[in-house]
Amino acid sequence: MTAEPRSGRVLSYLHERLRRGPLHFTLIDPDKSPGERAAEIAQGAVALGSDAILLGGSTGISSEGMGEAAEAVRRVVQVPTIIFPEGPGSLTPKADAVLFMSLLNSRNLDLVIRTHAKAAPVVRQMHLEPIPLGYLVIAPGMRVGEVGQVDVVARGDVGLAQGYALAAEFLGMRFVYLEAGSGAPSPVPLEMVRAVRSVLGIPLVVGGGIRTGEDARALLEAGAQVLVTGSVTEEEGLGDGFRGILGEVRKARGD
Ligand code: 1GP
Repeated sequence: MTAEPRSGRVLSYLHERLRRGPLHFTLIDPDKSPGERAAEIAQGAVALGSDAILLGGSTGISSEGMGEAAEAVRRVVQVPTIIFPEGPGSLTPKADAVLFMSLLNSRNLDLVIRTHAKAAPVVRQMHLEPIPLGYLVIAPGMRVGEVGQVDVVARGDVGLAQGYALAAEFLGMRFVYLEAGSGAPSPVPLEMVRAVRSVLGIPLVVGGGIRTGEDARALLEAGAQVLVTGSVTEEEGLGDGFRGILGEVRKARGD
């Protein structure tokens, strides 16, 4: 293991771009879209204005599968390729960075901090840049709510969401991610996004159930600074839904 400090290149890139306005991350599941298919989605998404590619999102992605997708994606896009991890087993040195995320409202301490103690040396050894992030699952939570053994935050409990988000900031995390769950019937409530943004001093990421330009516009107006979408491209490719979402992000940053 080397003790060299991380360069922070991806974090600097994200902060730099956030100065211009909101961002969009495209989440690709290498299990559903392996290798070249992942690269094809990434290339199309970046051409439409997406700012980073997240790889992850289902259970049991191997380091090899992740590595193959990361390699293919990095061949065709310049934006960072970031692992959205499910555990140390899905890490690969072929990506640029990893969301080093604590699942704040899990009942399972492994997902809050214990797995991180095992993963951290691996992250260092792989020369992956860790992006410290507080991950908060809001109802309905979908699969991550179940697998993550989460006490989901009720959709009306904006005070609890504010408390968790502020705690993440005070603990030194660099982003807070409000997650309704992949494939959620509707995104995180606007009122909650507004309330969290009103108290938070670090960038607010919102994901889960974003399918249309209208969803995106409403969340951006409520204060979301990074939108994450996955299912819309897995299901419809780079169709109207995805184009509408990216159109709203570009409009909000004046592109
Ligand atoms: C899931 O927030 C992401 O972790 C994306 O959700 O698949 O619903 O876009 P969707």
